[in-house]
Amino acid sequence: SKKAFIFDLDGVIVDTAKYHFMAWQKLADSLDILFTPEHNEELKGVSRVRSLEIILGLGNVTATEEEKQKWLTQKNEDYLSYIEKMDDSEILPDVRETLEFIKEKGQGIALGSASKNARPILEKVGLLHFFDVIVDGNDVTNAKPDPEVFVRASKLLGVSNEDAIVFEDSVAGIQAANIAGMLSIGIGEKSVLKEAKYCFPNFLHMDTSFIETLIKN
Ligand code: B16
Ligand code: MG
Repeated sequence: SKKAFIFDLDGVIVDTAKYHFMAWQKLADSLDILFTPEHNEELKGVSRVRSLEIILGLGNVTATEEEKQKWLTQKNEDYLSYIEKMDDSEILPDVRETLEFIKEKGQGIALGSASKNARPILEKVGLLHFFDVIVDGNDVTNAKPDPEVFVRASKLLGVSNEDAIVFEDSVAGIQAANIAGMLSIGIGEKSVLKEAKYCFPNFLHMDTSFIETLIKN
């Protein structure tokens, strides 16, 4: 039967984490909060609102709802100005080739991302046309490790959870896939993504024969 291949965005398709970092650091600086690349690691796969809460927590800063809204808007405006110049050179190694292979095999392709900016990013890097379904931060209420984003994606593709395969770089995302009963494939370090069923440093290390066995099984 047809499979659903669900891709996370940041850390799997493109490295937008560096732009998130620049934008969050600018905000943190203005609030006199020390925010390092190590801190940024903890924001991967985390929603925008939750990210702000974590950063404010680092500086023991309390704020009103109004202030938080203002900062979230500011951060996103800065982020949008950074991603403005993105093009296909920012696609991570072998991602396009992997999407092409899955497409040729007639399988379902979905995006399952926490980002509210997923569509414009896919469009900028020229990958939007590969996706049959896009589920992102605009569509879901529960953040990963809640499986809502992936469950919605497989449902829209008309594929059962058991026939869904998730590519994820975050621990929470791997947990979400596992909770949904989907096959979790970590993209990144095995020592971090311990709970993933399979793990690859990137798509260059994943043979097409591996994808073929996923389709057959
Ligand atoms: P936005 P993913 C996530 O993308 C990022 O990893 C995370 O750092 C970010 O806060 C989140 O999207 C929300 O992004 O501010 O653009 O709505 O890994 O789920 O594709
Ligand atoms: Mg990610």
